Amino acid sequence: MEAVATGDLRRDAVRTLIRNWRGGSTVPTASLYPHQWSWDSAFNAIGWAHVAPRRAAAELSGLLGAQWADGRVPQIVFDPAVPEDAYFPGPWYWRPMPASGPPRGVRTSGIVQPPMHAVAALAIAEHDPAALRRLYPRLVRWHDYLWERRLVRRYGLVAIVHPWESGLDNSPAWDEPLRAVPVVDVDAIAAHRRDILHSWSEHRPTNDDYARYALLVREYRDGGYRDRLDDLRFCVLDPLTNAVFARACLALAEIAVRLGADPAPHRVRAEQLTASIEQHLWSPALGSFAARDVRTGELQPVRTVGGLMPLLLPGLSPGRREALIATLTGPAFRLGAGSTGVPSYDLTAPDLDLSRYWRGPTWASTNWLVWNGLRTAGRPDLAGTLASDMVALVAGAGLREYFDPSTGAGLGGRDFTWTAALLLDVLAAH
Ligand code: 9WN
Repeated sequence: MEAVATGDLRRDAVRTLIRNWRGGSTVPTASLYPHQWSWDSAFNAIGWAHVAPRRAAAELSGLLGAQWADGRVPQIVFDPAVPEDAYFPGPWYWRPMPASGPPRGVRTSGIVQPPMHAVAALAIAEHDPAALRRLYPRLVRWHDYLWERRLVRRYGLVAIVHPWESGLDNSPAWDEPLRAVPVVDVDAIAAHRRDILHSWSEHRPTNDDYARYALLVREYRDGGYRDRLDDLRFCVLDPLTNAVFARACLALAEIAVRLGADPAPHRVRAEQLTASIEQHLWSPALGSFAARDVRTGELQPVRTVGGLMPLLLPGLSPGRREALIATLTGPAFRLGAGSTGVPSYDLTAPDLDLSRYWRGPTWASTNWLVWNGLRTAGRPDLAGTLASDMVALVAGAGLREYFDPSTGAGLGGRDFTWTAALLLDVLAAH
C-alpha cells in the first residue's frame, strides 16, 4: 500500500463525496443512479464520518426519514427534483403506495436492501454520539419489520422478495429462483431502461433479467406490498442479507448499551440468526454458505461473494470460519494469490462473466464487508492483503462502480460514491 500515493487517492475520494452530495444525501453516481439508495447510504455515511460527520448523520437520518409506517426502510428514496424517466423504474412505477407506506410527500420504491444501517450508525457514533439517540428508535423499527414480516419461521431466517433486495442484483445465486418468474413485456421494459444509456449493456443485467425484475415489482406492488411470503414468486434466504442483519443486530445491541437501553433482544436475534445461517445455509460441497430458495427448499449450487459474508459474525463456529477462509484463498476467489480484490462470483465457474455486473466483477461494497469479516475472524494478515487490493484497484482504474477481476479495469459508473467512501475507511484503518 505504501507504493501508492494514498494522499492523492484520499483527495479524489473526498472530491467524489462532495460532488455527489445533494444537500441531504449522496447519489451513488450522478447519471446512472440519481436518487438515494438504502445500503449505499450506510456505506456513504461510513465514508462521510471521516470527512464531515454531520453529513454522515444527515445521510442516515434522511434515509430513515423515508421509513414506511410498517417499519421498512426503502431501497430508493426518489429525489423529487429529478425527472420521472431519469431512472427506471421511477417513482410512478411503484405506485400506488399503501397506507403502511412512506410519510406523506416522500416518494420511495417498495422493496428493501441489506440492513447495513445500524453498522453505519455505530461507525459514525464515534464522531457524532448525539446522532445515535435520534437514529436508534427508527433502527429498532426497521429491524422489527424484518424480523416480524420477513422471517421464514421454519428456517429462522429473513427472506428477500426481489433480487434487487440483495444488492447483488443479477448474481448467479438468483438464476434458479428466477426461473419461476416468466419473462413478459421484454421489449417494452427494455425500451424503458435508462441504465444502458449510461453504462455498456454487456456490463449490465440482460433485458430478460429486467423483464423479470419489473414483473416482480408489479406483482408485489399490486399485492399492496404485503409480505405474504407464501404467495410471492421470488422468496429466497440470502446469506449476505442474513449475515449483515445479524451483524447489524450486534451493532444495535452496542448502540442500546451506549444509550442505556436494553441490548438483550438485539443480541438474542444475532445469536438466533447466526445459528440458523450455520444450520440452513451451509453447503459442504461448496465450502461456503449459499442461498436457499424458500419455494423449492433448494440450496443454490454456486459460490458467490454473498456466501462469504458470515465471516462478519463473531459467533460463527471455528470450523466454518476456517473452511470459508480456505474457499476465499483458494481457486474460486484467489485472495492473496495475485488477487485484485474478491470477485463477486467463483473464478472457476463455467459461466463466469468478468465484466457483467454481479456475475464476476469486484465491487468495493462487498470487498469492504469481506475485509471487515476477516478482521472479525482474526485474520489481519488477509484483511491487509484485501485492503491493499482495494487501494490498488482504485489507484489503477479510478473510483469506478466495479472492476474486472482479471485485469483490474474499471467498469460501470464513474466517481462512484461507495467506492470513495469505503476507500476512505480502509485508508483510515491502515
Ligand atoms: C438497483 C446503487 C445500487 C446498489 C446495488 C447495485 C445497483 C440498482 C440498479 O445500484 O442496483 O437497486 O439499478 O442496478 O446492484 O447494489 O445499491 O448503487
